[in-house]
Amino acid sequence: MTERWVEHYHEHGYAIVPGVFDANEIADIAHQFDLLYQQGIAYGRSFRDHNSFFAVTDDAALGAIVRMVQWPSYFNATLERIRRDPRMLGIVAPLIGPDLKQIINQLHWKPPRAAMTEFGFHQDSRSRRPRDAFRDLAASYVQTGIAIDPHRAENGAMTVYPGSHRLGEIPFDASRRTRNVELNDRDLETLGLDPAKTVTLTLAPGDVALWGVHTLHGSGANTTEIDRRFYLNGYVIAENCDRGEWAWRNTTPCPLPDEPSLVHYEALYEAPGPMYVD
Ligand SMILES: O=C(O)CCC(=O)C(=O)O
Repeated sequence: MTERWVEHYHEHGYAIVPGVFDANEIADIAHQFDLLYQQGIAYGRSFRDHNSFFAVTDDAALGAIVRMVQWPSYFNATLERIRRDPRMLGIVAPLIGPDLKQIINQLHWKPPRAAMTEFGFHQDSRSRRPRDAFRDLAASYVQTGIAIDPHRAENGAMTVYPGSHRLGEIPFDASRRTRNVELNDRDLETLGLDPAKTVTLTLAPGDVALWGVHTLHGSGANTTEIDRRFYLNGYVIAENCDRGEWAWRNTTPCPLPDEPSLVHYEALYEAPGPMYVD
């Protein structure tokens, strides 16, 4: 089993590990998503406290919606435990070893009937900044996503371009945003890639998807009446990264420290919050 998805990841730049978390665990995680969603709605605007960030946007029809929470694990025990769960280590260690830091800890929602919840095609490498803090990026970093809801094309599933991990860093327009941008085949055609080769990931709750830093991916619209919640954790070989929080030191899980470390929020020390962010 291990060999099958490790091989698949190396060959195609992504893989799916089925049935990692059971129904009770997913129900608990889903409950934490719901509590955090309510917390974001109560803020009514985007809100930051150190590395923790609630991205709240205004939807014309629905009013305030929560699109994403970054680093909820500093204050949510369930999510904190899952980020360093031995099963997550079992998935990523065959690819990047047992000494790992974490640079992404993120919840995504696609609320039904929200006008725009898509992610345009992109490579995660564009967000791994400052670049000199990330060494040997292509071989050192793995992103994972735990499906909380049935994850299908109709509710905005992740779509990947198999084999794109071998293309290196694609020279996208640097000003191009990723979040709240349409998943558009034209972006692939512009790059000389064939949209017919994309694969939409179908996941059951509790399945884990993983992809690489150069794997082209995005996700479409939610046209259903259910949400599409996705718990993302991104890991990196510790010695190849100056940023992030420890996840495992030689397989030993590391709880998050009281004092957050520098990850992606550059003003962590000068402007830690708590504060609303426009
Ligand atoms: O939640 C999603 O569908 C997309 C996630 C993604 O593309 C990313 O985090 O890079």
